[in-house]
Amino acid sequence: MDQAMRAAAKPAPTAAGDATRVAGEGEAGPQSRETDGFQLVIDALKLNGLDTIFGLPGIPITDLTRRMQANGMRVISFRHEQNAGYAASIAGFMTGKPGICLTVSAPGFLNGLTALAHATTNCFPMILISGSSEREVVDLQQGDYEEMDQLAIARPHAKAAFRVLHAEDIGVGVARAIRAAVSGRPGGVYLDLPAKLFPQAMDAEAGRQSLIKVVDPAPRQIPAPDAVKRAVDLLRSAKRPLIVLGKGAAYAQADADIRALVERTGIPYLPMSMAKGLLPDTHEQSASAARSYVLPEADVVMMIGARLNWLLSHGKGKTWGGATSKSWGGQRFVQIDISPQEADSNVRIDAPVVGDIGSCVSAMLAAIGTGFPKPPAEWLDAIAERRTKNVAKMAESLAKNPVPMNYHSALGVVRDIVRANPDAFLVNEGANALDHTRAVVDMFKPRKRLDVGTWGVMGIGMGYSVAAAVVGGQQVIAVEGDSAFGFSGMECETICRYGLPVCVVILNNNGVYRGDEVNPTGGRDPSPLVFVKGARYEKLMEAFGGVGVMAATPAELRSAMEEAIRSRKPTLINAVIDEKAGTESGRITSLNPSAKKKQ
Ligand code: ADP
Ligand code: TPW
Repeated sequence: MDQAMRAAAKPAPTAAGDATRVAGEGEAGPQSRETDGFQLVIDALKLNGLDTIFGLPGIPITDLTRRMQANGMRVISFRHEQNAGYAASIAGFMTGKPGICLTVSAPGFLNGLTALAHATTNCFPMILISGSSEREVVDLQQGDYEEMDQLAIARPHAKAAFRVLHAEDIGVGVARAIRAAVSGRPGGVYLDLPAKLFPQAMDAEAGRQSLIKVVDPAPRQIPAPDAVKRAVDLLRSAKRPLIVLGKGAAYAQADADIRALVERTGIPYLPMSMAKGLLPDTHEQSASAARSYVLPEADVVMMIGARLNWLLSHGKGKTWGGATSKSWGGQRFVQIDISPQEADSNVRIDAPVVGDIGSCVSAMLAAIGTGFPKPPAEWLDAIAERRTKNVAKMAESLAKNPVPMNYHSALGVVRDIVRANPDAFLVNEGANALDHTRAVVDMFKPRKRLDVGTWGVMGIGMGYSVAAAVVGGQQVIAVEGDSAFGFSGMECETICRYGLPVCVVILNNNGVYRGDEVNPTGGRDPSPLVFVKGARYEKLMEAFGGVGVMAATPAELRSAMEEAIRSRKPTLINAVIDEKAGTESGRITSLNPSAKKKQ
């Protein structure tokens, strides 16, 4: 930072009265010769196109939220910072720009931190901006209001963490946060803004000069030609090739080229959960309905923006045809990823292609030209046979109409509604509610399915729904387990306050996983896994002026969903399903420690 600019900054006023006088309640207007920290934060964000803030006000950022709104920014104020944080994280995934979450110090910061760690884990660009208390007091641990060494605490959970102490450094701080969040592998960034920073005054022109409009924040990373050739050669040699599309592929917004690569090679593909819809799930090359056949049988697998983590059984073991739970199944892997460190994290990657997915996929297309051999017919036929069989089995189970409803009879309705409204976002969390929805509900467009992600975390529901409605501007359908919904349910008020077109469908089976457990001692406390029976969740939306409906049959669910979409009113449908429906942990029962012991 240039010395003259530094000298232009005035020391922070100490008394509240001084702050009011210097910053004029934060109204350093366009004619004023002075600006202040509040205004510079706003100007720095706006200069970089960051005009939507998810947060919760309080000391020391109350005035910041007011002035942001006064300066034309959209400030979406939540009831709990964690939900604001999840909203910011998914806004980052949807747009490729960092989603911004704004919180108060210590407890507010910690509430937002879970979402920041979630963003980092999921490779979503996000910036958590938290106000903090006085450095001098914090560092001497003298017990300031909401005292906490936030920067140190954020660091292990973030891709990067910065603190700005001087008004003239705000431009640099915001620029660094943006670059760190979106370049390379995206992630969560923490930006610490101490209370003293906001009223700091400086010359308006020097302030303007200190701001940075970030040029090319996520530079393309072109893959090396020999890496591309190695990958294409390996694919050409395959007898049973498979492509796995992950949420990195969805994030990259290279939709047309990814589709061209899949279609030109004719290779069957498997979308990971949030990559569903990158190609329509009804595409003839989709191997989703034959997953348990293609993973062990494939000989060459090309991963595009997907990691070989627990969601893919670490690329080995019985899922992949290995003889034991840890052994290699014999597959050879191509991995397209922006992170040069991702390859070999779990199994050997024979052909890593390092670069951004857009550049890598277009380089692969160029290398393939028009002469790529179609995969052997035996492979494609074997997949088609399994798929046909499994699709028929699914149709049979969706057609049943049991009383009470089960997951399938309720989700058959959601499936039809999503097919009729392909632009709607589908937010999804729970255990069985997640697994069945992923399997039953086809997606038709990219980045429409938003779910629990890499951690399988509960609590994303209402935060994601708010962000999808605000940033995506489309109808949102949130399919929620009753337990999952409870983590963020109070945001129904937020949804009503902003009048968002969100239709929440709670698949209510009275508990975590299912609702029929009893206390084995016969004591008066209920089982830890069950909730109040017959809970009327729909009244929560009614309490804030939205629409609440209880649906006990598929027909009731269908008409309530159709009306919600027609009216675009905030709606909560309490879809009552059999409390015996559901298995422990859904599809991942085997990860429970007691199940592991039995293995
Ligand atoms: P999924 O859960 O869908 O399998 P993961 O979150 O495990 O997906 O993997 C996403 C991968 O995509 C990460 O390894 C990340 O580095 C990568 N990635 C994210 N964005 C890009 C991009 N623009 N170009 C290339 N790779 C990317
Ligand atoms: C932050 C553990 C995984 S799934 C789940 C919990 C509590 C709820 C399952 O019940 P639900 O769905 O939502 O009613 P269903 O259809 O199976 O009945 N805390 C956090 N994240 C996780 N993953 C958990 C706890 C969990």
